[in-house]
Amino acid sequence: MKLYTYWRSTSSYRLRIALALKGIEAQHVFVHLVRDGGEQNTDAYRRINPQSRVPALELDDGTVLIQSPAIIEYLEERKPSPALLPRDPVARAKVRSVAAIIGCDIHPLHNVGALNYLRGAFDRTEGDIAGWVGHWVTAGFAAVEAMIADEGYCFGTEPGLADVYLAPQVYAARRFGVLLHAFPRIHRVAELCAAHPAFEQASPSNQKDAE
Ligand SMILES: N[C@@H](CCC(=O)N[C@@H](CS)C(=O)NCC(=O)O)C(=O)O
Repeated sequence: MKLYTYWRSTSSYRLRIALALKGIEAQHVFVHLVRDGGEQNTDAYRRINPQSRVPALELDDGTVLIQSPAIIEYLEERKPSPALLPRDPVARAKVRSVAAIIGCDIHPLHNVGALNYLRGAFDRTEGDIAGWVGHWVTAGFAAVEAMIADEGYCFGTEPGLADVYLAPQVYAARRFGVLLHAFPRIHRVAELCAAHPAFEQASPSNQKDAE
């Protein structure tokens, strides 16, 4: 298996955590998202992922899967244990709701491509960008904070799908200078995740392409 990844990419980070939690090894292929206009925008990489984004997972038969939610669900189906989702349908829906807030309603608004478009097409300053990111992260985190548990990980004593999404989003929030003091539950979960070996192995600073 090959994982196309970039150390600081939050969606790659998500997938790295899911792989590590499930004990699945993948050879890392580094795609530099910033240098020389971004390696994701080369013809060679577009042949791997027509959307020009990371992550992508190439299976041993050459099949390439894209989009971290789809890939993580694939991993869950192929290797159900340890489970990232609870068995109860309502509990599963709640976990997926938190994942969707982060994956659909926060992360796309600060993806490198979206921010570069704001900078270029709308002539926005770095101050504007920071305000934009802070606004959307804070709004999304307020909802997540209200939905997750008072103790332990997001939904229990073992890390699951919501934690797989939340830890990288906290990393991104800190990188953009978003203040998290209003979110004690999120802060607690982030601390727990940081101490977990799978999250540590997947963390940006532990990647071979980290700068
Ligand atoms: N929904 C996608 C998002 C993928 C995504 O936006 N990846 C970012 C890095 S976190 C990327 O490759 N951006 C490159 C670009 O926008 O040019 C997923 O979860 O896989």
